[in-house]
Amino acid sequence: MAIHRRHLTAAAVGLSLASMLPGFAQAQKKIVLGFSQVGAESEWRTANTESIKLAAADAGIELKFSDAQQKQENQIKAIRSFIAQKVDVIAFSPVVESGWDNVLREAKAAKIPVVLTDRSVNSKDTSLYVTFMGSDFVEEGRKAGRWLVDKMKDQKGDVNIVELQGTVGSAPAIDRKKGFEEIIKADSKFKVIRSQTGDFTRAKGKEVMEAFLKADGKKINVLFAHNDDMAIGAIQAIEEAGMKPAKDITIISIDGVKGAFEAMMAGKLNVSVECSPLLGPQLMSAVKDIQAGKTPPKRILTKEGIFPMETAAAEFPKRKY
Ligand code: GZL
Repeated sequence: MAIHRRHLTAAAVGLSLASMLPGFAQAQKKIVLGFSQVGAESEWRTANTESIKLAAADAGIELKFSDAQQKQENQIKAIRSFIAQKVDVIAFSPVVESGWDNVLREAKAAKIPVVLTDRSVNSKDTSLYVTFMGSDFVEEGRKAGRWLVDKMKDQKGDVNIVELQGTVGSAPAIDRKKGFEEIIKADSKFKVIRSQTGDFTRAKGKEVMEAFLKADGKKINVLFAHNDDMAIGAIQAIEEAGMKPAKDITIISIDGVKGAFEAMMAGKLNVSVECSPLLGPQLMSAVKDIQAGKTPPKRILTKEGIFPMETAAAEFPKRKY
């Protein structure tokens, strides 16, 4: 018995000595990540949130998560709260590109590294964030444009396009529009006759498409929607107007969420350009690198494809979001 007790005492002493080593304490402390999410406006966002929460749990990272309901002031409040709580790292998906410099300077002054995920900011001072991980939205717009140019190559007359833009001032809305127009401007038959924001939601996408149909109905040949949720809302409006989606009006959208594959398999959506929301694992890996004193690349790009309706049924079982 005495020997056993001696071993226990020695082990306890050993442990308490080890815990005085600087590395030991640091190695044991859980990393705390403050994450400010845009909101829950679309299937894409829901999948993105799920990816981040699951990856944080898998990585053993303590996640403080805030939903900004698509309001910049809520994101700024959340970031200030993370600074006050002295989290180890702050990450966020900026709802719009501008207006972040002051709060990012406060994070820098507090020596808390910041990671941008999904959407970027237009700050001139790139020292305000460690890395930006997400898609190339301009290329997504180009992919949509190239698909349309190919689809309409034999079309002689005007191709009248209506556009449902994403959230005003957001990187995906600005860049997808830019990439799409860069491609279609090569042929004057492509005319964007109406363009308005649907704020990335199904409800607003339906409402705006109803207004487009009321104004231009039969004149509309193509709908370019900056995300699948707005396209799905617009499909409802097109059917309620007695027209056939994907036949009377060619429909192009972006994200590649489940709802888009279901619409393509039902013959109501022509194509969806992939934009992956599954950023959780990459984010946690970057957070761990930063905590370990490593610097991730300034730009981490997500690789993506394009899914025409003809491939939807074969692809659908393989989809992860
Ligand atoms: C794109 C992301 C966009 C999606 C929308 O990375 O920011 O926001 O395309 C989402 O579905 O609402």
